[in-house]
Amino acid sequence: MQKRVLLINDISGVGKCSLTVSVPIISHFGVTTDVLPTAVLSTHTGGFVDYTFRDLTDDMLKMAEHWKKLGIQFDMIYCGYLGSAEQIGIVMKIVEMFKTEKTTLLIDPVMADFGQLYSHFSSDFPNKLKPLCEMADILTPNITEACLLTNTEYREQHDSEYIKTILDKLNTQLNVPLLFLTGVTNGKQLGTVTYENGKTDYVFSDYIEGRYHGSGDVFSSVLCGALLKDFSPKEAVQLAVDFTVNSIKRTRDAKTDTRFGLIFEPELANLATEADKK
Ligand code: PXL
Repeated sequence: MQKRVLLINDISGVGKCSLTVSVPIISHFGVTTDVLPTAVLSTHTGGFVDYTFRDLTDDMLKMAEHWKKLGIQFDMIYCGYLGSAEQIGIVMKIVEMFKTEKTTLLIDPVMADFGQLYSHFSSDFPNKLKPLCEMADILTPNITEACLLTNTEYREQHDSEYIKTILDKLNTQLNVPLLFLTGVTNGKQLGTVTYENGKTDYVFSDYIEGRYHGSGDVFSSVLCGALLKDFSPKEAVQLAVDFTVNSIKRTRDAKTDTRFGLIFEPELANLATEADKK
């Protein structure tokens, strides 16, 4: 039977990220993508001003209750950008409503990058997000988010000792079985560290200068699709790193305004080919 994922994330009308990235990417794995929008914005909040923001907190539980009545079941729940701190408790309720032993919960604790919280969030948001992160089977923080979740000093360069400290803290404080720490860099290379059963595994690629908005969402979406297609964590992370880096290279070469997101669409056919091999 076709797998089904519930995507809890925002719709940013312009500036590819969140649902406008996750739906096409995960669909290319042959997975049904159902969406629970947390907010509708004219653009994402990274580098744009005067954006509109429609908070959908009041609709979320009602939508989920309708699906429950319809008997909908999900193989995965993937939660990204939340529109308000109140939504954390609502998502926890929705997870309790739908999570069975065959449902994987992927939490991408989207709230910060490059050492700073995104503009919409207050400084107590990271602490409030912890109980939801504790429920996760898979957590995909970037370095900044991992530091905020573990009260660790943020650094721009990361040696293996620093990474181990963060991973150990995440492991003991949140107790998530599978962690993917993104945006790990030694200045020359950029990559992801996987942490499972106390073991770390690095996947690196060339470091590309610049801030590419939406790349975390692109990465987590590929990971989500690949894990649903029964790729191993190691295979899934390699696919996600390759897809994200290829999309970043296309965006760099096209010299577009990086706020508008990654040029990932030309890579989708290759992704579908890889997914079909499983
Ligand atoms: O890509 C992360 C993200 C998602 N959604 C919204 C954002 C951001 C990052 O800035 O503003 C609305």
